Amino acid sequence: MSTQAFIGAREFFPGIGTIPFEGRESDNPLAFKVYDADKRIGGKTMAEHLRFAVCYWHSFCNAGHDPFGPGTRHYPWDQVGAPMANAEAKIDAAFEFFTKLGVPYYCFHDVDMAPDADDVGQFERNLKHMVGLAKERQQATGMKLLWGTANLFSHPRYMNGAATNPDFNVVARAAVQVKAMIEATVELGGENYVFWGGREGYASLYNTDMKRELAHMGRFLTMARDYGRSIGFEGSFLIEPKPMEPMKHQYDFDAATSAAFLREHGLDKDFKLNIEGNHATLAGHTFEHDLQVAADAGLLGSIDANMGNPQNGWDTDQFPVNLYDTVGAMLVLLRNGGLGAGGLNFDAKVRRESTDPADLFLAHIGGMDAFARGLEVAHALIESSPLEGWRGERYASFDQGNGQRFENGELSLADLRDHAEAAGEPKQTSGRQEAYENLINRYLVR
Ligand code: XUL
Ligand code: CO
Repeated sequence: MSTQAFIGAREFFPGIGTIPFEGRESDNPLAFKVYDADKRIGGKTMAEHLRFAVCYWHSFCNAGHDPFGPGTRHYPWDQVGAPMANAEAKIDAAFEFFTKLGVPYYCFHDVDMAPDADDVGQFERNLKHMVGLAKERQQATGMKLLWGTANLFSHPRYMNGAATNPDFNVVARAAVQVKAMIEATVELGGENYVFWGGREGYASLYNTDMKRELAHMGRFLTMARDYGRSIGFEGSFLIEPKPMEPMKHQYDFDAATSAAFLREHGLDKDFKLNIEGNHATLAGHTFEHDLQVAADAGLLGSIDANMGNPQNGWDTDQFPVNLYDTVGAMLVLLRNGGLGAGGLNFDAKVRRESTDPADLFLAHIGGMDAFARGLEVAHALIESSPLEGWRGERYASFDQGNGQRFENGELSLADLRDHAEAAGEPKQTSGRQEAYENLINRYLVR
């Protein structure tokens, strides 16, 4: 990517230039301390491992509203004039930010970028116009689209669901947006296409035919897959698990539930999972748990990098700065051989009280440095610490003899009984969790 920042007709982040790497001794807040795009870790550069993406919605659309009050940030691109003029200013602000930050990818929903319209033809024209501008800016800067998606949760028509809505007319209306956004993703060379089922779930089981709704979701995703393949989309479709919020219960509850759904509907060859930190914790898991479940199922597609707040039970979408989380995530990723065509998308927002334009840079710099450090530590743990050896040794009894025969399916339950009688009472073996924890800390502080 060009190191030259893109600046449109007007500069939206004046006084902030391209963010440099300055190393750990730097006290410049607008510099990377750890993320050095070209630094090699193992066989790849940091940029190749991490494949960072900026999201359009939290960064350029969300002005900080919450259930108790309106937004607190005054975005200059929202104050140009008519909705289309604002959208055109916003796309310049977005590409200026992407290129000053120095990330290779971005992600967007249809209505983040283009003004929404109830009229189907008008909606499609609005999106086409903005996709044309995005394509020009991608060509000018080298920026790439990690994934596109359709917002099937904000408009009131989707209050009872999109693909799972009890009214067929709403299901069909959802197809307008999905068809248009798959086309946009193809037009922009997007590497993945995401489905987050924000309203695909229920508020009450009294009024819900869950079996029928899930069948409709399977049918809808199959149609989307077939349409995408018919127009030349070769990337992965991704489902993004989340257990609740906005719905009381969402059908794509977590990685395990979503993997089972994909297999049941024969979609697991074309679909993978987009795992988000704060969604995993809402489901009662850790971030790395859901990453590991997805990886073990061969379905780890991409990551929405954020974190929640342990005191809150809702989706706070904070920038990921917890190094234990990033080390844990990078251990899963490195053992998985990377993310393939996926990436680390910052589905995260600055706090409502963070109102300076520079805060958006600081937030991304912090998240990128945290993942870069997670990468360094996880790589060192795997390559030069006893971690992999210790874990392997715990299972050594399955590497030969009857343990190996058990794994290979060559023993019966009666064979196990006879083995137990011959082996005698098993000797106690410590799990040594504290030793593992101390090892992680030793590598983190080095
Ligand atoms: C919502 C969420 C979405 C998806 C895209 O919690 O994560 O932003 O990532 O629709
Ligand atoms: Co997300």
